[in-house]
Amino acid sequence: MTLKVGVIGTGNIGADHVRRLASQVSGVRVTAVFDVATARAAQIAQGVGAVAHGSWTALVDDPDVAAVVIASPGPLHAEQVLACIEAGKLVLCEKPLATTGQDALMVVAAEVAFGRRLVQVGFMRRYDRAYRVVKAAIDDGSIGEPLLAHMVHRNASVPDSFSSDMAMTDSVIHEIDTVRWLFGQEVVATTVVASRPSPQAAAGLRDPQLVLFELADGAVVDVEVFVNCQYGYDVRCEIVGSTGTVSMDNPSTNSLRRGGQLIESVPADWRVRFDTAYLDELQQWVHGLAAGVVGGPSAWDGYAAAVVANCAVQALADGARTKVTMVDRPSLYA
Ligand code: NAD
Ligand code: ISE
Repeated sequence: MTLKVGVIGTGNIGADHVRRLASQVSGVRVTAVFDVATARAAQIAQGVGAVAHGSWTALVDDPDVAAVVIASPGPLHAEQVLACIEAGKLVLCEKPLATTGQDALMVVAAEVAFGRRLVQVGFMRRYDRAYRVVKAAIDDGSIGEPLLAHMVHRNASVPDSFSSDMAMTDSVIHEIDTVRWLFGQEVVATTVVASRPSPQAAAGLRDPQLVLFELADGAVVDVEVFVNCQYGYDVRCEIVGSTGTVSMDNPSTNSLRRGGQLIESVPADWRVRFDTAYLDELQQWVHGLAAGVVGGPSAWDGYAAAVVANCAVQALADGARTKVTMVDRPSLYA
């Protein structure tokens, strides 16, 4: 059976998801799209034989849409996911599930009230092959007990609309989910320090920042987030265990040996670095739904990440170690 999908938001990643779903993922058809940029949405819809709706609510209500991919700006996600749950539609919501823990909790509560999982959150690193090697090395005991992690998240640049808070709610939110997934632990406290701003950062942007996460079992993780590093997209990590370490570098795409130097390229952006991860994420989502299974990162994972991101924003504002407070995990997400 073919899954009929509607896509809300056809900007950078939404357009990529439409293209992947239409041409690379099996068992699925894009039947509808919506974007407030109507001309672009109409063009994208025409390219894949989909309907361009006049509003996102019309897309959610469309009987020809069984599942919705949400790729609108983060602050809109919670309201759109809630409407999908109310309509009983399956959802793959790009990260973040919500920009506040309170909004994410409303999604969790609605899904719990619905009685079964409908929502997956687009934490695509869980599908990335290099991250999966790191996860396997932790899970099979290759490095002993995981104690520490060092992580780097650098973007070449961001638009002027990108705020200091977004360094946590939009960028480090990936590390928050990665850490929870790799260690199987919740984050219990955060400390954040900003360096003097890079001269390339827009006025008022705190960039770069250093984040410390303390986990429930006592492990500790540091993350550097630097969203104006200029030279490319650089996402790396090293997990330090009691008997060894496992690390993940950016896979270089080419190398050049010349004039006594070895020059390696760095991916330009997340599109290049995680291209296969997005594809695997979408294909596994579609395969799972065909088998009646909603797997992958859940609304609970989206909630936990949002709460920790909010806590990190607060920690920077207060200049103090800040404890994370979460509700108890509902049994739906056991
Ligand atoms: P973008 O600005 O390129 O695209 C967002 C689109 O949403 C725009 O086309 C905009 O016109 C549209 N939009 C605005 N208001 C809308 C509304 N009310 N309803 C529907 N659409 C509306 O942004 P982007 O980079 O594509 O990011 C979109 C989302 O995807 C964000 O949540 C972002 O965090 C996430 N994202 C995830 C990854 C990843 O690695 N998983 C990478 C990039 C972006
Ligand atoms: C963007 O929204 C993403 O999700 C990218 O993966 C991340 O690297 C970037 O910092 C975010 O803004």
